[in-house]
Amino acid sequence: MNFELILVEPQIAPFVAMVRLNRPKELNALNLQLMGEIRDALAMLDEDENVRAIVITGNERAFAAGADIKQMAGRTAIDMLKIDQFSTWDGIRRTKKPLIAAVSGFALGGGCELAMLCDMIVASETAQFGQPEINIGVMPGAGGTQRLTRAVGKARAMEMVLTGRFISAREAQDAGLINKIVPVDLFLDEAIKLAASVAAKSPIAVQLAKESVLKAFETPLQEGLYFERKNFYMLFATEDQKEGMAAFVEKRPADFKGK
Ligand code: DAK
Repeated sequence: MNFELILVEPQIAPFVAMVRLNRPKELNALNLQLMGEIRDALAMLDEDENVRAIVITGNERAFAAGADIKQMAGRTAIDMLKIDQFSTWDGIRRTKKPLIAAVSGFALGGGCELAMLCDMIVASETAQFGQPEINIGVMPGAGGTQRLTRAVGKARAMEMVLTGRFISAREAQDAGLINKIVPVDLFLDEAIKLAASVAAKSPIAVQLAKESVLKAFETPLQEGLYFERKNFYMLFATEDQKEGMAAFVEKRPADFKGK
């Protein structure tokens, strides 16, 4: 596949791929082409047996400063409806493999929403998260009122969404939005390391575990518990389960094949 606005590295580490947003002059503003390329790259990597975890990153100054305001400015409601950006965002959300956001600098609006759509977030000390759509007369449209509220609670989400205030990496970590803060020169390495530690596990178990955790956002507890149980049983049909448990008993590292 040919990409113009992203760089794709299918093996940045064993079984780990990286997708880098690459519109640095525009602070990685998410125009339609960029979002489409991210979706296509993730769909391709999701199919690739040599990929077990995917890091999504930008650059030191910006993960992404939001949807491309210049592209959106003149649009009508009907234009927005016809473009149907949600199918692109939904496509990204359907990625089965774990997504790890490596965030430095601005993660604003759609950029914050894209980071939250990932399964874990590693941030540099300079990272700033925000939903500043209110400053331009709109509101978050790709999960910012929902995922943010679940992650940081009503009080902080309401303040961020209604005032547009950015929060620092430290505040984001205290609020439970991100996993880790590291010095700026290490944020990508640290995200790759985290991805590699997930990629060393059984990919089937990882996929079903990811799916089960995400269910917690969508279903009442009892339904989520049944879903979890089914996935748990299903893992006993895998060779990886036999290998993982045998390796424990034999006191050796497991060699997971994804079967
Ligand atoms: N869109 C377009 N261009 C942007 C941009 C953006 N979001 N953010 C920055 N840029 C451009 C700037 O225009 C500037 O370009 P030139 O003027 O040099 O041509 C260049 O990037 C550098 O930016 P600044 O000169 O402004 O740099 P500063 O360091 O002074 O300020 C900043 C950095 C991040 C604080 C500032 O650029 C800023 O406030 N940017 C806008 C942040 C923002 O409001 N983001 C939210 C956008 S709305 C949806 C899905 C998602 C969304 C909507 C719908 N559906 C599925 C339907 C999401 C909406 C949004 O994200």
